[in-house]
Formats: sequence, C-alpha cells, structure tokens
Amino acid sequence: MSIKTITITGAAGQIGYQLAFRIASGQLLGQEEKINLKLLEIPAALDALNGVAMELDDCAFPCLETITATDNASVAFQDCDYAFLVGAKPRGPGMERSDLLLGNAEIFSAQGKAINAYANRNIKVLVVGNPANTNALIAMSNAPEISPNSFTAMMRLDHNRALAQLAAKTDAHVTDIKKLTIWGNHSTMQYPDIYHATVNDQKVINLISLDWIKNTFIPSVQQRGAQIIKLRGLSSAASAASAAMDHVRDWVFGTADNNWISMAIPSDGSYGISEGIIYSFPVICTNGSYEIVQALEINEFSEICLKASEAELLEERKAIEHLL
Ligand code: NAX
Repeated sequence: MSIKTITITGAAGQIGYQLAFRIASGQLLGQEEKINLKLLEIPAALDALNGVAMELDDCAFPCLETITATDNASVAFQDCDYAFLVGAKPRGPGMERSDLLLGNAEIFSAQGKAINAYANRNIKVLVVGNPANTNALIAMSNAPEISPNSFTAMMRLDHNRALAQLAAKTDAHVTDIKKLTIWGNHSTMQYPDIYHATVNDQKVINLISLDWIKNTFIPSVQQRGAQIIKLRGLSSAASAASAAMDHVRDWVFGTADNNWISMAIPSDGSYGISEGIIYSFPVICTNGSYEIVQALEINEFSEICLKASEAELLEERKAIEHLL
C-alpha cells in the first residue's frame, strides 16, 4: 500500500467542497490507496478552509492519512502526485475578459512555479478554474522541469453533459453512447461533435436529424452552464466535481475499451491545431498516459468549429503571452 499526495486549490469553494470529500473517501484511487490531502486557499478563506478540514476529520475516512490546510503554495504542492487546480478569480461586475485572463494568469503562474519547485516529477495536473485551458497553459509554461503532458484542463463536464443530452434524445442510457468528442476550448466556442458517436453501436447521425444536432444539441451543451446558473443562482458544482473525478480516474486507470473521452491537453499539431495551446481532443488513456485518437474524418462543418475554438484560444494566449 502506498500513499499519494493530492492537492486541491480553492478547497473552501463550491467545487472544492464537493471534491475534497469524494477524494478523501477513496472514490478517486480506491480504498487501498492512502491519501495525504493538501488544501490550498487564499488567506481570507482560511477559516472556512479549516472548517472543511474539521469536517473531513469528522468523516473518519479509512484511507485519509493527513490533511493540510494552508495558504502557502509551497506547502500545498510539496510531493504532490495529483493536483486539482480549482481556485480561480471569478469574473466581477464590469470586468473585461482580458482582466479575467490576467488576474488568473498571476494565480496560475505562481502555482506552476510552486509545482515546478515542490511537486512529484510525475505529477498529474487538472485545471478546473476558468479560463481553464489558458490557465493550464500558464501553469505548464511556468513548470519547465515537469513534462508538459502532466498539464490538462477539464472538458469532462461538457462531455458528460453531451452524453446526458444524447441519451435523453435517443432513449438510451449514457453508457450506451460512445465516441463523442468535445473539441477546443471550455467556453461557448467548444464544439460537441457527434459525427463519430454511436448509440448501442449505431451511428448517432443515422438516428437523429442534423437540424436537432446543430440547432438544439450543440447550443444546449454550450449553454448548459449558464442555464444552471439561471436556475440555481450558483454555477455547477457537484457535477463539476464529479467530472473532475472522472477525468483524473480515467487518466490514471485508463479509458473503457472501444471508447474515448475529451481532455484539454497541450496540442501536438494533430488535426491541424496549432501547438502552444491547451486544446480538447478525443483521447484514449492507458497506463497513466493519454494519446490523441488519430485519423478521424473531419467534415467541413466540424473543421469550421474546430478552427473557431482554436482561434479563441490563440486570442486568449495573446492576452497573457508575456507570462509564458
Ligand atoms: P468558488 O468561488 O465557490 O470557489 C473558488 C475558491 O477558490 C474560493 O474559495 C476562493 O477563495 C479560491 N481561490 C481564489 N484564488 C485562489 C488562489 N490563488 N489560491 C487558492 N484558492 C483560491 O468557485 P467554484 O464554483 O468552486 O468554481 C471554481 C472554478 O471552476 C471557477 O473558476 C469556475 O469558473 C470553474 N469551473 C470550471 C468548469 C470546467 O468545466 N472547467 C465547470 C465548473 C466551474 O464553473
């Protein structure tokens, strides 16, 4: 039995509060793995964070060895094996997108440096805090001694949302749907692509009209987050934590046979997407690493959508280039 160190940033926030208990209960790595849990927050949230740590104690989780609640990144990332970078600056009233990018760039460059200095060399990093893809790029660029392949951003919530929509439309179960992809940026420019997807081994495009896909399905996946904010008054939290668990679990233990998932990863130029951005591709995970699914046919409609998301990420990159 080994011990793994798992770090959650923004651990007193909505998503962090969900994530900490799921991880500490063994739902990520299984009951056989002991966990040192490190929780990072800003100084103003330390009281709340200590309250979370007390509740974690009160769960008496068998696989939880130690809990560290801190506002010091060097402490939080010491020996870290898995990092969930959730804490981020929210978009305030009147704030421009460029202000949001810059505010978060400072956070993620500091955390990238701390990972570089203190974390396990084989760390796996999932960035959840928005703008997630570009935040992951900044963290990666500030950690030159860690493999770029260690840095990913979360598209799994979008992927799971798309599965749920398709399952409802086809009267199937989410597990009957395979080979769906969310390409690009975690933003409304993401592209939910069903051209290779199957439901019970039948091609989705043979079952559902293109009109529904283009005019209902794609916008509803892209806008799902906003819809939830409208109804709940708060952004998605439990579903986001669940998706974060799915992302890292599949990365560590492998994806299911005959299927793939969507992960935002450093582009290697596949499908003509520029290198130097963190872009979501269809990936298969085995033995703790991921590989982009190659040679999928991309039709004209898909190509336009892939390029539009790439253009947005290149634009985001431009705004924070001096921090790379
Ligand atoms: P909350 O505002 O509830 O929590 C964020 C927490 O991060 C706060 O407790 C804050 O004190 C902390 N924090 C801020 N700066 C920090 C820093 N430098 N170091 C450590 N902690 C810091 O937000 P929550 O609802 O938990 O969402 C967290 C992030 O996830 C947001 O950026 C949100 O936009 C993003 N999301 C990303 C999703 C994705 O699919 N990639 C989906 C869900 C979510 O919207």
